[in-house]
Amino acid sequence: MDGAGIDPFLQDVLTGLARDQKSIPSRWLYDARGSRLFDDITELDEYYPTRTELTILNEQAAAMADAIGPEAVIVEYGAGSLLKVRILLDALERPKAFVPVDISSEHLKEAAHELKSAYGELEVYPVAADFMDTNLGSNLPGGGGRRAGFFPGSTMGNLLDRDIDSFLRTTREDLGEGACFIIGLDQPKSPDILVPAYDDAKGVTAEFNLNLLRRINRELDGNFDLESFKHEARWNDAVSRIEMHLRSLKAQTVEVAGQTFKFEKGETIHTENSRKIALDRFAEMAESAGWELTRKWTDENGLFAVVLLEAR
Ligand code: AVI
Repeated sequence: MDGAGIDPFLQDVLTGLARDQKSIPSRWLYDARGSRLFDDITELDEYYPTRTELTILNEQAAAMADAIGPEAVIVEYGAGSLLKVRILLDALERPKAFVPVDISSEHLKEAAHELKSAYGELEVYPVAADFMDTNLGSNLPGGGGRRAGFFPGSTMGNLLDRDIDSFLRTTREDLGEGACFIIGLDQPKSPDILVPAYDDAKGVTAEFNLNLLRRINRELDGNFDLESFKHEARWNDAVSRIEMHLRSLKAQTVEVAGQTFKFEKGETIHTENSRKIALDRFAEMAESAGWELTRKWTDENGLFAVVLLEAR
């Protein structure tokens, strides 16, 4: 905390724990350990999204590159390890520049540096920012071919409707006339596949979820007893989403930053939504933000989709 005001993590936790349905925004799941646990999740047998999206990218990279055209400027939002974009860069004809946007500036610098040495001709301009709040506008390199946004991983499903709308509008403005946008979207499917994907047999997702309480204890002077909370993944059919919760196994009180919060036995903290947005619904959302969904690529079982939006 500094003179600029209350720490946003503390603010979200104190406000969220005071609600009737306790909830904490999912972005706080990703401290260093949480990010490592998420990487482990992507390799689990039950967690199909990452490997399915990689298969689609590998199989369809040429078609995507063809749709984007030569000398493109690629902007990746929430860039992370930059592994997926390499598949696209390898297929593109003389890509001109790459702008990875990620909140973690250290991680980003390293990954951008590695990418730069692997693709000698490519200009790389890392931007350390929250992908929800970019305003890259006139700072984007111009010239060359089209600007193309890249947002793989189905993170779209972790956002609320109003955040999706604002993200699609900001990126439409950032990328400008003639732009396109490649986006990964996990698809609705049977809870028999979805629930194990978010509640795996090895307990990695449980550890990922419980790590939030560990983080609160460490960073916000909390005293959560991790043994008395249990990870839960539920399919909420009415709104087509997996919800992650932490269920209190007993009646208890917990302190965070000197404030006390009561839990009934069985009460939960809602920690994440992972919405599975059907393509017709997503096309409507994109359209109202100035984009048209023009292409879609899926795997043979229709588990996951990668779509192309074009600026209208
Ligand atoms: C980052 N995001 C797309 C993941 C998802 O599938 O919604 C986060 C995740 N949460 C639990 N497992 C994976």
